[in-house]
Amino acid sequence: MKITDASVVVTSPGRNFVLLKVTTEDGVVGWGDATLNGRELAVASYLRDHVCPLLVGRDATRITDTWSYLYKGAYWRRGPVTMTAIAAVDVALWDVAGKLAGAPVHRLLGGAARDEVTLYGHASGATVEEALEDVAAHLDAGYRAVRVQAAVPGAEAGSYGVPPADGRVYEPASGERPAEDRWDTAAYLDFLPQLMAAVRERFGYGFALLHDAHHRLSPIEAGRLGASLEPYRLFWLEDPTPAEDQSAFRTVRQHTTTPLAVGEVFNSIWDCQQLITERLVDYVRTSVSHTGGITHLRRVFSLADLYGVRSGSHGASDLSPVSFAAALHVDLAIPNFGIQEHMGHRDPAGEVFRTGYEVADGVAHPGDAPGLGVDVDEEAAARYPYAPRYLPVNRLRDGSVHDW
Ligand code: KDG
Ligand code: MG
Repeated sequence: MKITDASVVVTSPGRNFVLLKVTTEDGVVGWGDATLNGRELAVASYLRDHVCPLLVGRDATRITDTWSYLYKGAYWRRGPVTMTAIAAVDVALWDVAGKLAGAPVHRLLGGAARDEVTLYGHASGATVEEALEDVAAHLDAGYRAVRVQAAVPGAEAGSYGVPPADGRVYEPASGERPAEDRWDTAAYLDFLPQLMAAVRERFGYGFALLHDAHHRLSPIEAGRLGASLEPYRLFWLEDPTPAEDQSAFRTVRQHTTTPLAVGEVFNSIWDCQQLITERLVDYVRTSVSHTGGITHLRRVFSLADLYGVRSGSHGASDLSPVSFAAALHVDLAIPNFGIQEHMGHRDPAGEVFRTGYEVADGVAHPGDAPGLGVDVDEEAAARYPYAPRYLPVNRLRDGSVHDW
């Protein structure tokens, strides 16, 4: 089954997405997500200029061979741009494989290992009270797991995960240059246990409580934070320290029993080999679209399974509905699923993406349509041209650039 065409769609229905469309000689179409937030056009060019021409004429059903051909064959391995491009090809080929078999991708991955995929939603607010109202809204909507973020009082701006005044979802601002945030670690370390205490006091312990520190702490600060959060029994503390330093997690682990999660910036199994094999984290949160697609993500989660580490799939809204669907198929099929992030997509994304997955009452199912179950309306996509958008740059009070 030869690939006859491979093309890239860049579209911005509310936020930028880069998609790969693969077409076979029988007219079967597969979609992959190549979105790398803030660096979208680099992946679009990598695909258009270097990968699409190589795909034409290849057998669409040889997914593992194509993965190795693109990974080993380029000589230059790993990195977010390369691995996002390979992921887009891989996911598109799994979509084709499902459509050829007349089966949902999860069935090709071994079938459903559970009935539904547990989601966690994002509650946040500019004040503790606002965050508590948002937690209440999530619990009312049926979520059994909620990530809670709130603005740190006294910090001039930048608290990660707090939405701008005009909406409930945190989005990067449009413009030629990133915005700049300010960050105060000491104020955050004092504030966060108060926020978590307020959540447990108001809503009790009958749901999973999560928090994302977004790589902003040193190992010893993270250890102290984890210890101070122990009474509130978090499901996880996410990204406590910059993710590229695997051995830093030893220090965090030595100081706290709060479960740890990391991985949304990983792009290969080599980024988490030590974390997994030394059991330094409880959840590996790699995403299907930044970690080489379904083929490579399964390797990561299989290694994790050997060491009792569970999955925690990244599902921010900068991962398109194609990625979210792919993640749900993996979530449903693997033995060591932990939890799936759910941020959702705002309109007009619904004009571009026709999704078959079901999301309700804090759980999801990828659906049983052949392939991934997501279609892209290319005419609608063309109505929303790319516009630059960047995640903020983060600075400390003294002006030094800090981890965002
Ligand atoms: O592009 C970066 C976002 O995906 C990230 O900031 C969101 O931390 C995030 C999360 O946990 O969803
Ligand atoms: Mg995160």
